[in-house]
Amino acid sequence: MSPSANRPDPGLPNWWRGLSDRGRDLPNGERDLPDRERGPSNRGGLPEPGRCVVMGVVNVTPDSFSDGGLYLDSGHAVAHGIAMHRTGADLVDVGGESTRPGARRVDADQEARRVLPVIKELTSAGVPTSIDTTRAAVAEAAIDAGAAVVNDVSGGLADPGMARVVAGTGVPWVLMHWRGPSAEMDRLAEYGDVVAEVRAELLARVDAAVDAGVDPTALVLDPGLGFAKTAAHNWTLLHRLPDLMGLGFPVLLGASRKRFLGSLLADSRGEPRPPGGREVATAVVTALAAAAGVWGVRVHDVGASLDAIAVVRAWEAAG
Ligand code: PMM
Repeated sequence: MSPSANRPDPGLPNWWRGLSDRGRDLPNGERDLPDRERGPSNRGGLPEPGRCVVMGVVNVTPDSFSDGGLYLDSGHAVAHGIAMHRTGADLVDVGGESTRPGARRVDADQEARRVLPVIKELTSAGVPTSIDTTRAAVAEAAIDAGAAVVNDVSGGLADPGMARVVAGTGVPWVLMHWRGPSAEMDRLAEYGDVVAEVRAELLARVDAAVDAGVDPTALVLDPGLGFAKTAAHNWTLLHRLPDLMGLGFPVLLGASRKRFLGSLLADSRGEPRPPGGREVATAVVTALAAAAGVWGVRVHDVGASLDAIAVVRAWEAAG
C-alpha cells in the first residue's frame, strides 16, 4: 500500500484540508476530532466494520448484465437481500434501473415501484440498504422507506436536485465518476490521463456537493469502473488506486463481474467469459483493493469477497 494512501493531497480545496487537519467546528463551540484521531465508526453515518465494507448488489431489473431478471419479483429481491445480509454484507444496494452499456432508461415511477417495496421490507427485517439511483425523487422516497445511503452512479450530475436531497437528509452519498447516460457512455471513454481526469472530475462533484450543503465527511468516491472506461482505463485506475485514495475520501469500487474481467478471461476464440464465470477474478480484485485500503467493494457474491478480505486481514495481521 502506498504511503500516500488516505492522506489528503496538497491539491485539495482548503475546506477539505482544513477539515482533515484540525477537525470541524461543532455548533456548541467545541471542536470535533480531526479525521486521523477519529474512531473507526465515526464517519458521517457510513458503515465502518473495521474491515473493507462489502456492499451486496440487488438489481430489481429485467436487464442488468449479471443479475437482470433474477430479482424483478420483490419477494425474490428481499429474500436475496436478507441472504446477503446473513452472509455478512454491510449494506445491500438496491437498484431499479439497469446501467449496463447501451441500456435504455426507465421512468421514475417504474423505478420507484421496483425499489421501494424492497427497501421497506429489507429495512423492517433489519437489513441496512443503499439506494442505487441517479434520481433525486427516487432517492428521497427510498430514504423515507429506510435507505441509509445514496449510491449515485452519476455523482450528482444526472439530477441537479440530488444534492439538495442528500444535504437535507444527511445520509452518506456515493459519488461515482460518470460522463453520461449508459446509452452514450462507451463513446465518452476518451482520456489523455485517465487517473488525472477521473480525480479532477470527481473533485468537481465533491465541490458541487459541498457548495450545496452536503457534509464532506458523508461522501464516498468511486472511479466508476466500466462507465465511460475501456478495459485499459479500468486497469490503470485499479493500478493507481492510491492516487484516488490520496484525495482523502473513502473509496468504493464496483468491479464485480464486469466486462473487463470477461475480456481478460476470454476463451481461445476471443469470446468473453460470461458473468457467472468471473467470480474468482472479482474476489481477487476485492483482495487487492482491500490490501490497498479501499473503504468498500460493491459485489454480487458477498461470501466470496468476504473470504478474500479475511485472507488479506490474516496476511496483514501476521506481519
Ligand atoms: N456499477 C453498477 C451499478 N451501480 N454503483 C457504484 N457505486 N459503482 C459501480 O461500479 C456500479 C454501481 C453496474 O453494475 P450492476 O449492473 O452489476 O449493478
